[in-house]
Amino acid sequence: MRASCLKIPANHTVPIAPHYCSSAPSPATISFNMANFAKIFASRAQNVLQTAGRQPQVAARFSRSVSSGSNWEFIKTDVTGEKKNVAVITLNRPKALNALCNGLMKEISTALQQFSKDKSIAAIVLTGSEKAFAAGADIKEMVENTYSQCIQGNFLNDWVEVARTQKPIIAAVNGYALGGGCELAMMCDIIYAGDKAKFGQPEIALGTIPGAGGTQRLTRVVGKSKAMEMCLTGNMISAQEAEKLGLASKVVPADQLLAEAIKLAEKIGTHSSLIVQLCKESVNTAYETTLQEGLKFERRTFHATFSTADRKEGMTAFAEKRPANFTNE
Ligand code: CO8
Repeated sequence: MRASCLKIPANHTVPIAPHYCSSAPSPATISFNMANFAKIFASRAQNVLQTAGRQPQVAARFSRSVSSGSNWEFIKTDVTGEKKNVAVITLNRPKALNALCNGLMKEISTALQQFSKDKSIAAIVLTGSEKAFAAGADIKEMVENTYSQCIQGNFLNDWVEVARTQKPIIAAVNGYALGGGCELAMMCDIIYAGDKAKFGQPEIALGTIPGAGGTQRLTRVVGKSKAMEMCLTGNMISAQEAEKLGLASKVVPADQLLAEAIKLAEKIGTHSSLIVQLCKESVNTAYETTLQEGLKFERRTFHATFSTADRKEGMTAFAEKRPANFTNE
């Protein structure tokens, strides 16, 4: 992989705020008190409000640089939807079944950072080919890795961006979503599956274990018994089973998958981006905290919506029987 294949705009900055939604709960998280809660809440609310307030010129600049799509080696990017407010990132290593090499993950991470800054983008769709969403981390690239290289090279670091992204990400999964591919889909917020999709964590057959959430996110979603079965056997499950287990929220014919995912992103895009962001953080908090702490977080976030123009507009529009005109303020 050539590092030079990554063409990051000269004016690119990455003000990604600290986020608390992508890691498993530590004992410290579980026992956090009201003071910690207030700190986390204040920090999250500030992130949301800062993002919402960014300069439109910056957004326009990034929109152009990303939507050109010509700079990528391993992905394609596009901006679509009736209002041109849906970003689509397509994994594009067809010969390797979209195996997730380091360069591909770097490009996904960069594209997500750019779309996050682009105020015109309401939601992001991440997809692959009809044969493979992604057949896992690139085994050939990993084969000679050593333990010390993994530690010193911070192996997997480029993967965290997906779960840290503040805008909603929909994984549109056709074909294989295996190993890191299944983990990548689970880092997204919603999974739509084509009817021939297959999900699995086959790392055990390679003499390793899932390393990007397969033993953690999968267990939270499908429960211990099924996650254990999948991780210990490497067996795949069908799209239909994934939907039954709550891993995928919808199964559609493979050739309609992308259109359905874009339609979903557009529906999300009819709401206030600011409030969507708060709502996403609140749902994610359910995975990070106890019920009581999560309920407190939700309540305070709900209260916080009363400081926004969009909450006032949404309720006023309802009372006046007209569509809301959200300004993301
Ligand atoms: N890595 C590298 N190359 C791959 C991968 C992969 N994960 N999967 C497929 N390929 C390549 C094949 O080597 C082959 O290349 P070539 O044509 O040069 O021989 C090409 O893609 C097509 O593959 P197949 O010929 O095997 O296609 P089939 O249709 O016969 O089979 C399968 C499709 C079943 C998906 C099969 O390719 C397969 O089993 N792939 C491996 C699946 C797997 O084990 N995934 C887990 C990888 S480990 C992992 O993800 C750990 C995650 C840890 C966190 C992230 C760390 C970065």
